[in-house]
Amino acid sequence: MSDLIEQRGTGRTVRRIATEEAFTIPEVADALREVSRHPGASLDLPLVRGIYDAGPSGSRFLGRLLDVEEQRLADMDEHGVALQVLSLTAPGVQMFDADTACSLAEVANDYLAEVIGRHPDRFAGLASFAPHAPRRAAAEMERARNRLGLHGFVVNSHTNDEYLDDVKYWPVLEAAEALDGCIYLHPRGPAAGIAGPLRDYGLYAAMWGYGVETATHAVRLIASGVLDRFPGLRICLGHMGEGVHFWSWRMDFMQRRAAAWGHGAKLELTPSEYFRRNFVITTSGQESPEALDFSIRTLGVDHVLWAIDYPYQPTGPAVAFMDGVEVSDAERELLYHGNAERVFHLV
Ligand code: VNL
Ligand code: MN
Repeated sequence: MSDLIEQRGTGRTVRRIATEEAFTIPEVADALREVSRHPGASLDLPLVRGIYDAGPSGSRFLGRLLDVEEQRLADMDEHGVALQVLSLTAPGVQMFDADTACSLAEVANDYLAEVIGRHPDRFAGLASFAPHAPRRAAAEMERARNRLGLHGFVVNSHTNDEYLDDVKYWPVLEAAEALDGCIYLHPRGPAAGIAGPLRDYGLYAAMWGYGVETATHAVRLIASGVLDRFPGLRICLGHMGEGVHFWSWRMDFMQRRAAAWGHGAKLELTPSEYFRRNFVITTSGQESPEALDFSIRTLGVDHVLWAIDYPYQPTGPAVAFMDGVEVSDAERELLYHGNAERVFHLV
């Protein structure tokens, strides 16, 4: 059994659950290919063109995004990954018009439920929704959790350059809270308003721009006061929390000062208190032992989940990283599966 594969060299076994694992379906791939053929300034376009319209040579990632049950399962078996929590890859349905986005989210969620039905011990899934149709999104979130049995939600940061703290998106936040579904706030290319200086030097994507975009989104959720309105909302950030908690001390200090000077929203908690109450983070694509140690020390080990970022990151090093970090056995169990089981309702 793959979930009983021995943790390298220790004689112990561990159940490895990977929590930010990307897939796509032909319908979404075709729609993204269509989008990619239109000119535009969106910083998602270079990646979308590269993956979905790569020409006869094909893209490095498309085959592995479309596959769930062959190459992916083999890769999981080879590296002792028990289960992948799947999510429709960025930018998800958020580049499409609202009607198309709603339909494709439904198709993707149905597909996810079928795959999980065939392999309930190997896959779980986060439901997609179209934020730009907030009421239909909330209805789809309800269907995905209660009828399809999906395990949470994924959103790829901004939608048409807007963020979820905006009152028009509150139905989405309300649904997530009511359904006890954690929203995985996944990166996409930076919104128009912050795109300018991220266009050069390849900064727009995973090297820097994704983190700037997604961290900004998370900080907006904190600083807007929306978490006082939805105190039970849970958000998951990848890439070691997109660095947000590195700023805890300064955010707390400056938010307190701003409040005293009459700027910004009145908040019930400090920014770092919201971060610990409402957020968890994963290790996707950020295999730094020092960053993990800092995260465990400042957030608590129960706030950190393991992830690979398959197929964008290789599985072997992600496993070697988490097998090798200096934590207690009990902590490694939480990082590898206990926290994921709690946050994404996997047991
Ligand atoms: C990349 C990494 C792209 C992780 C992703 O989604 C992602 C990348 C489009 O390195 O291009 O989730
Ligand atoms: Mn990812």
